[in-house]
Formats: sequence, C-alpha cells, structure tokens
Amino acid sequence: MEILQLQAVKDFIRMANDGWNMGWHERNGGNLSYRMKPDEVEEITACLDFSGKAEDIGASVPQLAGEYFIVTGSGKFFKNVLDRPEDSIGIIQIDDSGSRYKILWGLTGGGRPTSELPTHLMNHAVKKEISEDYRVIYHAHPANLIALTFVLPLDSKVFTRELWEMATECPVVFPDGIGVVPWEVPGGKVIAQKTSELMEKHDTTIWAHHGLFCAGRDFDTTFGLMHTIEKSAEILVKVLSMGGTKRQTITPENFRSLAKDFNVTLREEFLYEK
Ligand code: 2HA
Ligand code: ZN
Repeated sequence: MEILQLQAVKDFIRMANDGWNMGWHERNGGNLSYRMKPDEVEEITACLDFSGKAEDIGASVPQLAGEYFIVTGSGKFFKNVLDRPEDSIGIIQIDDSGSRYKILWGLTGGGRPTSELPTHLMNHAVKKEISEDYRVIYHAHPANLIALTFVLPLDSKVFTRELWEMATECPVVFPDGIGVVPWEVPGGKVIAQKTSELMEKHDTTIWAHHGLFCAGRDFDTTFGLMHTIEKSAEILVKVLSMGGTKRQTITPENFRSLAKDFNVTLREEFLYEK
C-alpha cells in the first residue's frame, strides 16, 4: 500500500491540519508523533527505505526498541502538512538499543524529525509502559493556556482545579489533572526528563510560557484533549478579564457527584477548599 493511503497517515495529516486551523501552530510551532501498530507497519513495509544512516535521538528509550513512528519534521510548518506531507512529516524506526533512529520515509530534502523528539519519545516510553494503547503525543502552542502560565501559580493543583471549574466535562476528559513544568529550555533531554516524569501521572503537561503536551490512545481523543483544555483556558481568561470574581461556580461537592455518576476517580488533592 502507498504510504499516503494508510489510514493512520491520513489521520495524522488531518490532525496536523486541524491543529493549524485552530491557530495553535504559528510558523513551525508544535509537533506530533504516532507510534504505529504492527499491522500498519506491515501494510507499508515495501515502501520503506532501510538504507539510511542511524542518528542519535538525544535520549535513551530502550522500551521503544524497534518501534516505528510517524513524526512531524524539525522546522516544518503544520500549515504545509496537508499539501506537502512527504516534505513535512516522516516515518522513523528506533534501533535495538533505543538510542538511535533511522528515517525510512518522508522528510525529503534532508529533513530531520521534530526538535522535540527526546520529549516525544520519552513520553511514548512512559505511556507505553502504562498501556500499549497509548499511541499519540501532541505538542501545540494554544494562546489562552500559555497566557494563564503568566498569571496562575505554576502548580499542577491550581491549574487542574481552575480549568476543571471552567467546564463541567473537564474532569471527565482529564481526570488525572495537568502537570506543569516551569520555564525550561525546549528541545533537550532536561525538559524531556521533567515532562515524562509528570506524564507518568497525567495525560497532559504544560510547558510554562510555551505550550502544552497531550498524550492519548488515538488522534481524535488526543486532539480533543488539547481542544478541551484550551477551550477551558479561554473561558478562564474571559472570567479573569471580567474581574475574576465568580458569583457561583462548580464546588468540590459537585465534582464528587460528577465523579460518581461518570465513573471517574478524581483525586482529593484537586478538590481542596479555597
Ligand atoms: O518549533 O514547538 O517546542 C517546534 C516547537 C518546539
Ligand atoms: Zn513548542
């Protein structure tokens, strides 16, 4: 099968374009990766070129040895993924040691995988250990969420609770809350380590003054997670802009009732009295 006919590749391209249309990917901002299923790899193996040179990941991910990923390219624009997929995205495979990768398709003209490859792969490694079903890691620059990192304390408890309060379905969409990494240099192993530690506990982690990482089992739910959090952040920005005083809100007791009916566990650490 042609690479561009594979449903996972089509869904990847569609998600990248949806993110572009949301305004979350100015210039070359943001990145996306997908851990392929063995049957998907099998369908396109004949179209992959295994003769390339192995390159250092910049992190060690032995849990992902031999795995195949669809990734966006370093310096590539989400805006162009739909029209020029071969140039903007690629398929890579991790070697047996988990420290190197090889480009097997795409990223034509000397392209490289996303500059955030260490964070993507370390997040995939952590999530795969939790469940084989986790396949998608998505990083975007949604404006309202980033704005909040200048005015709220950089504390997971505060971000989780404030964003839960802005829309009733939020605790159902991200019951494990949001991790927060204080400002850090992007692109390296240090931020990758800090993020992946938080991703053991959460499906979503904020990079202060930068953006958000989301992990999920498929393209729709991972995109939906980013979308839900940014929508909630937008409502919070509006509330704060109206003076920030809430006449009424969703209470800890309301959240406990919601958890019961929707069958989710909400940790008490997020349900503190204010
Ligand atoms: O430029 O978003 O974090 C891509 C990025 C780096
Ligand atoms: Zn970024």
